[in-house]
Amino acid sequence: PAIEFGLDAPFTIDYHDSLPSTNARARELAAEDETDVAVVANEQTGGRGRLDRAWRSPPGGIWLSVLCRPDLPPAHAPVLTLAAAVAVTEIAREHGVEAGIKWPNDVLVGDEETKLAGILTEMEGEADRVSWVVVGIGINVDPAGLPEDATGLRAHATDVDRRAFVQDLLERFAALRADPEEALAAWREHALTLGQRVRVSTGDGTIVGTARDVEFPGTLVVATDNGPVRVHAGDCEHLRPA
Ligand code: BTX
Repeated sequence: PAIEFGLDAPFTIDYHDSLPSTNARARELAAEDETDVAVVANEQTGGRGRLDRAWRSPPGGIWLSVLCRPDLPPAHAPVLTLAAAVAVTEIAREHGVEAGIKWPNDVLVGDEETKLAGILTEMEGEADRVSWVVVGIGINVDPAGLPEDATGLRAHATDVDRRAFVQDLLERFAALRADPEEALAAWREHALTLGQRVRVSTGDGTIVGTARDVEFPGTLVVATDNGPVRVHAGDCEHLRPA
């Protein structure tokens, strides 16, 4: 069933039963000068992850992209990804789901590290200011039809109303977006990665060490045998203790 939306979210809702990708739709709206729109779809037929990976988006999930035009340089935009991960984690926890964040943007549940949600941020702009940012958020709801290492909200919580979840999520995201320090502090609080042995793959190579901190706007600090290394983007794997 379609999600019914009230009008009291801090973003205008652009709802579709089915879209190739809510991020693609939000980028179209960006070209039309729209702002503060949340594109929501019941199903995506061509959902995307980072590095053009596919994102499975069966009907009944929460597939959402927020279009905004913050007064930020592009280099600071990762703080919005962190804010989105925090918002998803906190609203999931309010539903009793033991969610936590793996750097930079995966929301996982429990020790098994099953993936509940992912975030894909895209942007365009000049060196000193973005012209738009699209924060795409995919949250699994029903556990059926997902990859093996994935989970859905309904595997851990019985009472999940998608409309209310999206409403709360957008309000929390709007509040965190306005307060990057708070977003960073909350990220540290919900982090599963800090203190762990990690292997991080970046475009330039692989870094192995212990994750020590995350710094503004989302940089991971890894203690390695050769001293601290700061990683701006990459894929992070938690290494099990030997
Ligand atoms: P990512 O690159 O970190 O993760 C993508 C990987 O996650 C895939 O290669 C696959 O292994 C796995 N995967 C695919 N589908 C799922 C799923 N439903 N649940 C768990 N794991 C999965 C993460 O990228 C960013 C995902 C953003 C998705 C949102 S949905 C709304 C918006 N529109 C859009 O096209 N993308 C974003």
